[in-house]
Formats: sequence, C-alpha cells, structure tokens
Amino acid sequence: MSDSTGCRLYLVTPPQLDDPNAFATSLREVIEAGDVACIQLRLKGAGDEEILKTIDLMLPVCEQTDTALILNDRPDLAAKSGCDGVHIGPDDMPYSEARTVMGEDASIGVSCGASRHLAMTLADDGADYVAFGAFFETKTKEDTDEATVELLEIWSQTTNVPAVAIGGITPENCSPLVSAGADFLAVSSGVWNHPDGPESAVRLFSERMAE
Ligand code: TZP
Ligand code: MG
Repeated sequence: MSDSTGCRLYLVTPPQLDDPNAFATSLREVIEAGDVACIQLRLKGAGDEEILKTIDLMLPVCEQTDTALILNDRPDLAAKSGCDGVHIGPDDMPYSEARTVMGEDASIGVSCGASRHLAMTLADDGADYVAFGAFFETKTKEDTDEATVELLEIWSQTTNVPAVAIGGITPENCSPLVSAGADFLAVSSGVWNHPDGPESAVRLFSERMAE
C-alpha cells in the first residue's frame, strides 16, 4: 500500500454484502479498472463467521491483483485471517495493542476525524496512515466529523505519514482533495453506487487522480 505514485484509490466495501461470492468474483474487474491500492472490508453488523468467510473469498483476488486487504475494526480477526492490515477508530482496540496483535509488518490505519492532534499522536506512535473525514455528506456512516481541505493541506505539508481522505467522495468532487495532497481517496458509495457502475467509477477516479 505504498504511496509512492501519488494519490491512489482506497476502496471500502459496501456495508453489507448480500452475496459475498458474487462480490469477490466481480471485485477483480473493479480493481483492474484503475489504480486501486487497497480495499477495506467494512461489514457493519456482520458476525465473525461472515467476516472470515468474506476474507477467504477476497484474499485470492487481492493477492492476484497486488491489492492490500485491510479489515475494519477487528485486529484480532485481521491477524488470524491473513489480512494485510487493519483500520481502527477511537472505539476499537487501541493502536499499541493492535500493533502487538498484528505485528510490525502489518499496515495499521487510524480514523482521526478532523483532529490533527490525534493524527500526530498516532503517527508518532507508528500508524501507517491516518484517515481524515468526512469531507462531504455521506449516508454510509453516521455522526461523522467535518474535515476540511485545509487540514489535508497542512498535514501533507508537514508530515510524511500518508493521509487518507474519506467521506462522500465522488469522481466529481475529488479533485480538491487530490490537489491538497491526499495520498489515498477512500470511497464506498462513490464507487459501488455510481450510476455507470463500479468499474466506470474506478476509471473516472483514476483519471482525476492522475490530473
Ligand atoms: N468514515 C468516515 S466517512 C465514512 C467512513 C467509514 C463513510 C465512507 O463511505 P462513503 O460512501 O464513501 O461516503
Ligand atoms: Mg472502527
């Protein structure tokens, strides 16, 4: 999940998968439609068994397409299932414990809302990326903070720790975030609910990120 090539796409799965098999099968073409660095499995309300089964289905696709698989919320499941990393927020396992569970080689990303202070603290602790958001209105998550383009600019000018921008991002509204120095755009509905389909969305995002 290196950020050496400028801004890249960080896919976030839909919050529910009615047919995990079909999702995993179609994932390859979505990933191959553009510059996708990683995909976060974010199944809110799913049980452990469903999460582990979905990881098993997604891992081969991720390995074959050189895409990191990041699990949301659950370092314990990420470590035992072979995920490349985990994404944690303030209500999840604390960063230091997650590092112990996941090991030094895993990617650990942290939600920081709109807090540069929290991001600096966790980056100092060793987080592999910090995520700021929401930048735009989103129906995918409730009670989000309001992050600004200025926050992203200051972060990218003052640190080397990659910044992920998240929240309501679409191909149409993403350019200011790319210009502000976002290393990754994390997107769920902007890809899966795109009127022309997820592959078109990934293609459009990749075009915008390359401008
Ligand atoms: N964290 C902040 S906003 C958000 C998360 C998980 C939702 C991202 O989904 P979408 O559909 O791209 O707004
Ligand atoms: Mg969480």
